[in-house]
Amino acid sequence: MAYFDNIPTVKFEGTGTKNMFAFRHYNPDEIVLGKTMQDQLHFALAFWHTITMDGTDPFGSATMERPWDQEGGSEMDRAHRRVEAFFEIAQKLGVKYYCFHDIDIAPTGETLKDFYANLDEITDHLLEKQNETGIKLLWNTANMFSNPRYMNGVASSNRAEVFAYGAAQVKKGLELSKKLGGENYVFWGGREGYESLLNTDMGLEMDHMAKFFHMAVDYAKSIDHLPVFLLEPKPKEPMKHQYDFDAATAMAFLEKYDLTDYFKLNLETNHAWLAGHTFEHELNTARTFGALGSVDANQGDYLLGWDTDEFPTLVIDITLAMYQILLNGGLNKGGINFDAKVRRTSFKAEDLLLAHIAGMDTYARALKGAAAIIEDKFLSDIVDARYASYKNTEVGRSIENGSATFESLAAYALEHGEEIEMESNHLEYIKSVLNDYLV
Ligand code: XLS
Ligand code: NI
Ligand code: NI
Repeated sequence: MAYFDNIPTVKFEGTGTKNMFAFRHYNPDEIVLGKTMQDQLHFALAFWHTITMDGTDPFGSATMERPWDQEGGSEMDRAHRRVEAFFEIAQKLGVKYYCFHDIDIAPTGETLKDFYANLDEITDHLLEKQNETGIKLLWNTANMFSNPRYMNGVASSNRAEVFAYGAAQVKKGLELSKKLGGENYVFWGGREGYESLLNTDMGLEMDHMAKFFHMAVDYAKSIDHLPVFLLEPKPKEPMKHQYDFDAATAMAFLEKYDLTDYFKLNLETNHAWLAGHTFEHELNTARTFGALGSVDANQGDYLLGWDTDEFPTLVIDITLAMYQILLNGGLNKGGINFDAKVRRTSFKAEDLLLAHIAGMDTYARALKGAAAIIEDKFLSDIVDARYASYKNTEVGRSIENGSATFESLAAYALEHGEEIEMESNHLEYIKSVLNDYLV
């Protein structure tokens, strides 16, 4: 079975090329800051947006041409064809990692038992493809937001029976992670939040979520497979108030419930924007807490207020994000997963390739730009100079080394307070030079 025979493997051809199916910036073997681009970027393909989306929106029906979905047979036949098509796309692009929700890969059947059996069969197929291609599982997760039972959340549900059902899903997910050698395991709490405080016990719900996560850690240890657990913050949508609103909120939760040894964050561009932050703010926050785990790459629309999950093409935003990732020393076991979908008007199967090429090229441009910013110390020099008073003055050193007290500082201010001369930060100049670094 091959769905993309007419398209050759995508290669780097540079900006001069007229070939749509070529990289213009992503050159996997090119060395940037001492590592190949491929190693710096660890791209991953998302099963859901790539293979199962049909273009349905609240106003209209499916538009996508997806031959693997249109060949008939049973749901399991279709699921197997989807695996084939998915790995074909990953190979054409040279992407080495992938991610999935349990319900993306296998039909849920009538009962949980059916679902387990379907997952076992499809993951045999996935494992075969992994071995054949060398492609690895970046992370898997459980879809615990689509089924009506999850209308009030999972671990934060008012119903203990629903909590139990979710646990059964994650238990299986961890077993599959072990089978497939998953590096990370993601929790995106789409419905972990509340609609109204009038009937909600927020403290109890958060305690329950923490219990759920601790049980996941315990089970992972018991089966001798401990992936990096990743919380994926998002402020809202589908829930009105989501408990892991943003990176800072998620960190407060992880700290409160003593989960920081096992959990890091999976940060998504569009979620940052929904929280009223830039993506680099979220990355920087996670980095500051030592918890930058992985990235869901996409972007929103400046004019729309929801999770449009577009492929990333905004070079300035992604360059500043890459800068944070490089300052973090990379993503370690994490990667850059395209949690992005083609627009409903880009309905050809080949658009899946073109969209990923666009995203990968954008990240490659961002990597080159951010690397130059680091090599030139463009921003770090500015930042160092801005805080220089903590190194260059007696009073600054006393604050840094902990010897200062309010008494000593007040004595200083009484004597020298009127001598302070603030300097302009020339921010417009900095922004203008930054533009020179955009590749
Ligand atoms: C939805 C989320 C979701 C997670 C995985 O907004 O981004 O796709 O990445 O459940
Ligand atoms: Ni999202
Ligand atoms: Ni995501």
